[in-house]
Amino acid sequence: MGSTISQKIIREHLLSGEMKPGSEVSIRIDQTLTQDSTGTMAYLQFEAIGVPRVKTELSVAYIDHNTLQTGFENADDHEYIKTVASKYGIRFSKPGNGVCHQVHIERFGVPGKTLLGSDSHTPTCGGLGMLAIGAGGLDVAVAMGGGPYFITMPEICRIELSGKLSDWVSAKDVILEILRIMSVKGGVGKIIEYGGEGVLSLTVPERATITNMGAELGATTSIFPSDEITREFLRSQGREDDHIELKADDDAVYDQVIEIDLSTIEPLAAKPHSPDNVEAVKSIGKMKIDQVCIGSCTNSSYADMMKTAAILKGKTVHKDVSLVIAPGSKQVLSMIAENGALYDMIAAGARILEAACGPCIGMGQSPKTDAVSLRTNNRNFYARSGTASANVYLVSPETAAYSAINGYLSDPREMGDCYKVQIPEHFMINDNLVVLPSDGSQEVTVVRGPNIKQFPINKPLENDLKGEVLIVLEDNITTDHIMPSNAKLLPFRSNIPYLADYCLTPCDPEFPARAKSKGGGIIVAGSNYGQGSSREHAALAPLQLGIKAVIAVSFARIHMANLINNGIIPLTFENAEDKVKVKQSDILEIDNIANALKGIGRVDVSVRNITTGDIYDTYVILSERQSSMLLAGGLLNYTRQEI
Ligand code: MIC
Ligand code: SF4
Repeated sequence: MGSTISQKIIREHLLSGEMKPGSEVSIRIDQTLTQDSTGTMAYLQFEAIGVPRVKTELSVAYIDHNTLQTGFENADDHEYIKTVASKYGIRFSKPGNGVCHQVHIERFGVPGKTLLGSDSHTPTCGGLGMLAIGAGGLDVAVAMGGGPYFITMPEICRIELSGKLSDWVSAKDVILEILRIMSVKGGVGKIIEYGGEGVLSLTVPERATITNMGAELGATTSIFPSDEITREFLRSQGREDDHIELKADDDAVYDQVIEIDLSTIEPLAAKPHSPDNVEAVKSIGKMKIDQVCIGSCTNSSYADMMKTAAILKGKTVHKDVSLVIAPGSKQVLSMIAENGALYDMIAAGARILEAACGPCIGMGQSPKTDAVSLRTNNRNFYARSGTASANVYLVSPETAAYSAINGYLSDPREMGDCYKVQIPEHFMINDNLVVLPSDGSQEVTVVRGPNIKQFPINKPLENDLKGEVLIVLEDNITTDHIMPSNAKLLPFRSNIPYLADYCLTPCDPEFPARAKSKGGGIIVAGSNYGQGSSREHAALAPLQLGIKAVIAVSFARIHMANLINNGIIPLTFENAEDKVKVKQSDILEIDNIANALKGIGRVDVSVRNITTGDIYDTYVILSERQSSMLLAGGLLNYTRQEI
């Protein structure tokens, strides 16, 4: 039986386990990336592990999220990351160099290699045929120290693409179509592999838009083959030597196959407040808009910017619309500055932002009250824009730019003749914003500003667990609900005690105070709890507040790993209906939990509701390592024990 693309890469990197869907495997990580909003924590944890220098082939620390610098906090974090990177052998991508995923695919990603990134959109490099996975900072810290990365061996879902995209229909519309079909839970426990003749009509940046937003499917990662188009892309980046051919065997077997004819896709939009709430632009109709943001790691490539500029050229942005554009990298920005496309944007009235995440994570450009904002980002979770009453629609750059001129949501196909981007043979290569680390011969002092505070470390698990239900949550609670991120909070990513006061406040502003007054307790939630970001702050802030366990109908992959990494027990309801029976303030008790969690595989845990007398059957599926981590009170304690 032949192998799929990801099975080939996993086999080549396999350190332990059997490649059988559902069982735990560990793999060797070739490259890591961090960004600043998860990076401070990842490096503090890396330092706590105590390894003198990274053991990966390449590790890069990007500064792209917290670039507003409204106070000293962000700048202090940048200095910490710069110095820690230099000391431990990590390249430092300075603020201004661009969004981590865009820069990584341009300058560092290599087909067939593994990449672990402390950001959920790390699968962007899957567009190059790389096995690129998002994880919590602690997992990335362990990988930097040469430790294995553990995952549950995913099922492989093949998306068979045929046909070609119609004029003005974009790669963004492809992934929105897939989200419409599969939903934000549809990729959980799966790797999405693309194949079929339709792949041949997609460029690497288009493929990267699709793998990037595969994160919204809940998938472990997404990957395209590495073919002649990949070689061309790498050649244009002066890196042809990095190319290898990588494709699935003809007789590879898949757990699921979905067929999509690219020619049938039309311009789509994800409506508030979920990336899978997808409808055709045409059928939503000519909705008045207030703001348009073009950029983010999903849609900020050279081609995306050139299409945007071509649509704006000679036009004026509608008087009631604020259009902001954030090119994805210094390379993209330099190239559009040189060829005049930037002029076309500015002349049309666009506000140009630096090459960074910016509005995507609420770092500036929060829209006005009740605004309709069209964005080319990948997430439109409630309140993520920084304005809770705003309605964010996710669209392609083509739809966004054309709508910005009209003042209402518009189908770009109305523009008639389609602009075709000429991809240059050679991209502008100037890596002068990537600082190389010290060679280890000289002592580097790591600089820690006053904003960098000790993060909480759990204690070994006690045998009986009793706690009050502090909150009962709905389905699809995102990490933006659990640990909101915006211009006011992002500067405190290295200050968990401060952040904890905002934990779950979009769901209930009283939650942090209640958790503190009760001395901690238990969270009860619906399905897909913790979807979205890789931020382990969504586990660390609850830990700071004394949360001992989360009982949910189901969990998102990265968040579940982050909970276990921090010694918070994630229990799944055996019967989803039991969730409805639990009320806030009920007291729950689990006897003998530490003994039970010594078990491996599926561990059944019975939870007694002392208030109502009900018993709930719950379970957790644990590998030996995860069991040891929970008993030790988290990965850090466990790793120290192991070392
Ligand atoms: C996001 O898009 O939500 C982020 C901000 O990039 C996060 C990382 C973070 O919370 O810092 C992610 O995707 O993992
Ligand atoms: Fe940055 Fe947005 Fe991409 Fe996250 S999704 S890495 S915030 S651009």
